[in-house]
Amino acid sequence: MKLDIGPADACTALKTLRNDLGRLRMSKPIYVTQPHLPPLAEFVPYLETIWESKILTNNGPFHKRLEDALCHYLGVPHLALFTNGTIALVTALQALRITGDVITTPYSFVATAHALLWNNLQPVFVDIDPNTCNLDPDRIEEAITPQTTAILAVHCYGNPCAVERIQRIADTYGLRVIYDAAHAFGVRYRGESLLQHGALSVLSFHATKVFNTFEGGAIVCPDSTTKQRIDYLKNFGFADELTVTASGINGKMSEVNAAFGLLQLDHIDRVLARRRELEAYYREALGQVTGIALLETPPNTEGNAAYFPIFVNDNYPLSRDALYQKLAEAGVFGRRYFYPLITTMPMYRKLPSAARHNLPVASRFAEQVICLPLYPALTGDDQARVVELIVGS
Ligand code: T4K
Repeated sequence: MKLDIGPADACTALKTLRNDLGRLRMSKPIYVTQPHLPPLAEFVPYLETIWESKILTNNGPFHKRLEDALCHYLGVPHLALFTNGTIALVTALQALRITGDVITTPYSFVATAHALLWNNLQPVFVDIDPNTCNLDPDRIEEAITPQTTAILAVHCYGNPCAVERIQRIADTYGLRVIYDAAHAFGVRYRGESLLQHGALSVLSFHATKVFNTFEGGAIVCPDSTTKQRIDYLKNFGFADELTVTASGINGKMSEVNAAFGLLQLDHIDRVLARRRELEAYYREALGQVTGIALLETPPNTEGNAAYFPIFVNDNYPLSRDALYQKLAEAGVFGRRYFYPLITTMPMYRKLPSAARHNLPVASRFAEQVICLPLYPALTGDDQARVVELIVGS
């Protein structure tokens, strides 16, 4: 078909098309994260194997292979897979038979504190260090009482806690240390896996995490005896067909999730490299914006660029919520991780340690934070769009 239009009309049509494409690009929503998914065709052979064997769960072959592969990749001695990070946290506290009061952070996802309540443990909230967003080691000792038995700390945004200082305090007072390492997949500290610190570390493999198995999680532990106890606990307490050793739960990861994890491991180095690239660009582009503060990566740390939090100060032209709204209106959906603070929620706010005056830093940060979009498929153009909105306020 021959179009009978002159050069001027063609030029106008082209301009309209270009504008429409521009609008389409601008209106495509950008979320805080998007899971990395390998090409579907690569997953089909794994599914065929499962269909063939009919082993769907209960410590099947993919489950065993993923545990071994993750120990090797992460550089940790033992690891037990779970259905999700929250059940892994609940089980970690059971595995160590923690009782009484547990020191923890208010600045985390609510699952951290909920895991304590599910074990009838009393959270004792301690403020965070403004340089890391993690438990402030200078504030821990004053919160210890004869009822304190453990410290549940979070490597927030994947940044290492003050692991040496926390361990020294724990050793002095005879406390156990458990790390909620939901954000810390692949993080290395002083040349070794960060997950080696503490009595146990708990990972999340949720869809929104650096390494995902759709849903999933794991406990990293130092020895085979603890690993065996955890394995019993996540399988109703069964030690064998006839022996039930504890009131365990069903926390087992399925074969489909485990197989998917194995495939994800083939891609993880590229995923981490792309995340670090995006993080470096944000740092460069936003490092000098008046009123916007960034978190430094702590020394001796090889991070995983799990999140990119910015903190909106009073000298920025907009309030945090106004900037959040401006971004959302432009189709950029950051998230205020972690707002509201856990300690403002109904099940925690009456605890003496939940009082705002006890948690000035966490309270302030919760009101300043926005986590910006960061995921491997984020394009350079999308990222520039996010930056433009922040710089141009
Ligand atoms: N400890 C800490 C420190 C944690 O951060 C978490 C979980 C846990 C423990 C517990 O681990 P799990 O039991 O979850 O394994 C998300 C996640 O649900 C949660 O796993 C995560 N922390 C928390 C920080 O963030 P939401 O409510 O913000 O997620 P949602 O559904 O709003 O997702 C955020 C964005 O991600 C969406 O806007 C779009 C995108 N998305 C999300 C999902 C679920 C996708 O593109 N695909 C998806 O499937 O809580």
